[in-house]
Amino acid sequence: MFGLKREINKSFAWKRLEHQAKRMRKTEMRSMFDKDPQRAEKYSISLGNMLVDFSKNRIDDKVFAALLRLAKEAGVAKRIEQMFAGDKINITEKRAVLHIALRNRANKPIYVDGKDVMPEINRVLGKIKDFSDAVRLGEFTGQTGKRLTNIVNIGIGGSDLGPKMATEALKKYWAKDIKCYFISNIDGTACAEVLNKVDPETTLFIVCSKTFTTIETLTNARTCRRWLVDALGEPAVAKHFVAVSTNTEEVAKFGINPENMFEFWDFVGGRYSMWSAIGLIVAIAVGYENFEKMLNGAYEMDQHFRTAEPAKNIPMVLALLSIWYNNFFGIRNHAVVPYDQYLRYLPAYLQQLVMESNGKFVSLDDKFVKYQTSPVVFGGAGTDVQHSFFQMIHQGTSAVPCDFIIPAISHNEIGEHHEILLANVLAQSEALMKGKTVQEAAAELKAAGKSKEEVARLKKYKSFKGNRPSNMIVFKKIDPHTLGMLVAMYEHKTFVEGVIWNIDSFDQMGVELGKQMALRILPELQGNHESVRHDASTKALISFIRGLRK
Ligand code: G6Q
Repeated sequence: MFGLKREINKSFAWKRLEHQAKRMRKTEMRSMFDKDPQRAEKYSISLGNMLVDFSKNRIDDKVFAALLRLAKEAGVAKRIEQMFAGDKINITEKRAVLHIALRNRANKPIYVDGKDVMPEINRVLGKIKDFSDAVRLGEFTGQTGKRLTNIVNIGIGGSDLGPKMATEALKKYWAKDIKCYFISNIDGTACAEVLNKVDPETTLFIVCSKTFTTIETLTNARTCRRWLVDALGEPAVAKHFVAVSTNTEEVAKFGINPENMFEFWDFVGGRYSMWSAIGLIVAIAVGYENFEKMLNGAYEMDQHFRTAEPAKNIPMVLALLSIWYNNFFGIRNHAVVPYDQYLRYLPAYLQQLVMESNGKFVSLDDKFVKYQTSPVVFGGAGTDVQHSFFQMIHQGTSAVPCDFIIPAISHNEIGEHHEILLANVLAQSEALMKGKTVQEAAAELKAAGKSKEEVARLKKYKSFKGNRPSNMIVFKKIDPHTLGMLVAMYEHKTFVEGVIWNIDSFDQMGVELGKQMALRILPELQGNHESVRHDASTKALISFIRGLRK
């Protein structure tokens, strides 16, 4: 139903792009900028107060046209409509993919199996509003009547990375006395460190788990529950624990009253769920009004994605550029560098979004794909990372396409900090594009008074090949609306890539094998079984670690 008629790497557009890539390998962005004074304007798209300047990419009109043709041949437009219509485009799990319904602000019906999903979504949004208001106003209190001011999110993967990233991104909007914490890792340290900081009387635990069977989350939740019951007794659980899940039965079994449960649905994938009640901690921290603004921002991007023509469609263009380097230049990585301290968890969030969605080797028509799918996504906050991996971005043997994310105004405008920050990001992108030839480096060394020998010795080390691509994503300030736009932009970019690669971006079967094996190893590590079914290395490691733990 969703597979392509012809493998995408056999399509006309693909062949054309292979041809164009050969030509582009010899073309310098520098000279394209010199020749075309309109280049920046031509290769920029704005939406609201956001500007995406993609002019510092190794493209020209021919390449751009071929990329757009690739999207057409891959049937991207049709698949966008299928997603928005609630079709079951997650084919391996036979599910609709409706994170867009969670922020469907126009409230138009969306049907899955003949049933409009909007009334349920609106009901839960109402519940999020009532509960977050009640916690913030001190109407929903802890067992001893104190306000709940320490909010602890227990979840992992999609039930952690999104809410954690968004909560941190919007820190300036937190209610003054509310503090947020996240426990995800099964490592006892994660639990211990948070429990050391909070007071049972003022702590609310939100157990986020779509399935409510995830070993990390349930183990952490049990530990926190014991800690609470030890301090305040069993009845306190009803006042200090709520759950976000699709699994009422397991929530009840765990001992959380289903009345304190916030539902979500199997048409929302974990890594696409921060717009649902999985974002409850965001709503409590910043207030429901701001949570709604975040949904509004995502909705604005959804509408843009659905209606803008491909050449002016931000997620579409970003996806095509990513495919351009990945599939036609053999570049296997992509860096995301937000120049905003509050966005420092964005790269970790995007790692999951992109690599869990598109790190796949089987196509929708049940074949092993013959081309590269997801790149490795990595990153960190600028300017910190300029002093770590930027060496490789500037002088490594392979280019690393970068997304630079840039708020024009900081929430903390102190002295000239933000101007220095902005100057840095603009300089990075210009330097990556222009580079510095060996001759230019030599001339600089000479001008600095270096001897002839020194100039000859250093000129290559001081040179930069340049011609390295970057996208500039600029907006006014990281507020809830803009955050919504930004995250939805990346969700849709990831979707378009998946459509072109003809893979299912919405399952994650690759995380299962390790989980299964861990369950087998656990009793062996605990000494209840002999390890017999493993390879020699695993067997020896189990025995060595058991020895160390005796
Ligand atoms: C995301 C994945 C995965 C999931 C976690 C937690 O898309 O499905 O990261 O979010 O494994 O799962 P639960 O929410 O079911 O505990």
